[in-house]
Amino acid sequence: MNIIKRRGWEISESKVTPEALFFNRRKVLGGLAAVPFMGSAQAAVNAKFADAGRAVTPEEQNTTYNNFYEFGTSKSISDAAQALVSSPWNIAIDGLVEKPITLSFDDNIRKMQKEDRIYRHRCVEAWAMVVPWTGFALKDLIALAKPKPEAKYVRFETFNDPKMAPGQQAGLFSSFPWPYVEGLSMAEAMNDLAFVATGAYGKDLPKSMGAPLRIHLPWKYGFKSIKSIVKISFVAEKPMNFWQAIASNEYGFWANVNPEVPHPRWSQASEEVLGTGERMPTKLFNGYGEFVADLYKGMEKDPIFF
Ligand SMILES: Nc1nc2c(c(=O)[nH]1)N[C@H]1C(S)=C(S)[C@@H](COP(=O)(O)O)O[C@H]1N2
Ligand SMILES: [Mo]
Repeated sequence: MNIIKRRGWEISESKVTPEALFFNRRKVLGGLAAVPFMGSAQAAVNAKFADAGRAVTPEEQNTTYNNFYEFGTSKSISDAAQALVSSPWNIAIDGLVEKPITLSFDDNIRKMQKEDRIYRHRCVEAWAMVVPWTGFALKDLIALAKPKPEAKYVRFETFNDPKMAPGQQAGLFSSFPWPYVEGLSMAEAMNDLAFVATGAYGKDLPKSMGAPLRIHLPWKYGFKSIKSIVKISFVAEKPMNFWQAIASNEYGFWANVNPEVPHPRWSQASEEVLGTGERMPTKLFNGYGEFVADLYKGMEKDPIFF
C-alpha cells in the first residue's frame, strides 16, 4: 500500500489501525513494500480525507456476520456457505455488447491488475463495517465487455443452485425471486469507486463474503453490492433488483445512503459499527459524496435515496 499515491476516497491509515497495521505486517512478511507509519506532513494531508475514518472490522467478524440469503436468512451463514463451489467459475457477459463472451475466473479475472482498497460498508439494516478489499475497478471489467452505446444499465446476477444453496429451495410459507439480481446505471458502474472485489484481508474472497467475485459500492446500501456473480448483462432499461422485487415499498433501485430518509420501519440516521459497540451518525452517500454526488445531478425527483 503506497500512502503517497493515496486517493481522496481512501481512508487514512492512521484511522484504520490496528487491523491495517496487522494487514501491512502481513504484506511485509509476504515481501511487499509497506509503510506502517507515515510522516507528519503526509499524515496532515491524509487527515483531510479521513474525517469518516474508522478501524477495519476484525476479519473473524466480517467473515462470520453476513447477509447471503442464498445460504439462509440469519447472519450466521458462513458454515452453510462452505457448500458454495467457487472454482471453477465463469462469468457470462451478454446483452447490448459487441460480442457476448464468457470469462473464466482463473484465466481472465485472476490476470486483472489488482489493487487494495479500504472501504466503509453500510447495510440498509443500519449496521456498518470497514473492509480491506483486493480487486479492480468495475470500469476495467466493463472495458473487457465492450458495451454498445445503447447500453444504459448493467444487470448483475448471482448463481441459482438450490442443491448447493439451501436458501434457494422453495419455502413452505414464502419464496424469494431467485436468482439475486442487482443493477447500476452505466454512469454509476463507470465511477471510480465502483469496485469488483476478488479478495479481502489479503486473501481470496471467503465464501461467506461472495467468492470468487462480488461488487462493492461504498456509497450505496449494502444490498446493491451483489455477491458471487455469474452473469453481467448490458441493458437499455433499469433492471428489477432482488429486494425491490420482494418489497418495492421498502427498497428501491438507487439506494444511496442518506441519514435523512428513513426506511419505512426504522431510522437511517445512525449506524452500529460492528465490532466496536459504538453507534455513529450516518453520512450522506456514506461519506463518499465528493466522488459520487455528481452522478445524481438533475435527478432530484427520482427516489435516489430509497
Ligand atoms: N447474492 C447476494 N448478494 C448479496 C446479498 C445476498 O443475500 N445475496 N446480501 C447483500 C447485503 S444486504 C449486504 S449488507 C452485503 C453483505 O456483505 P457481507 O456479508 O460480505 O458483509 O451483501 C449484499 N450482497
Ligand atoms: Mo445489507
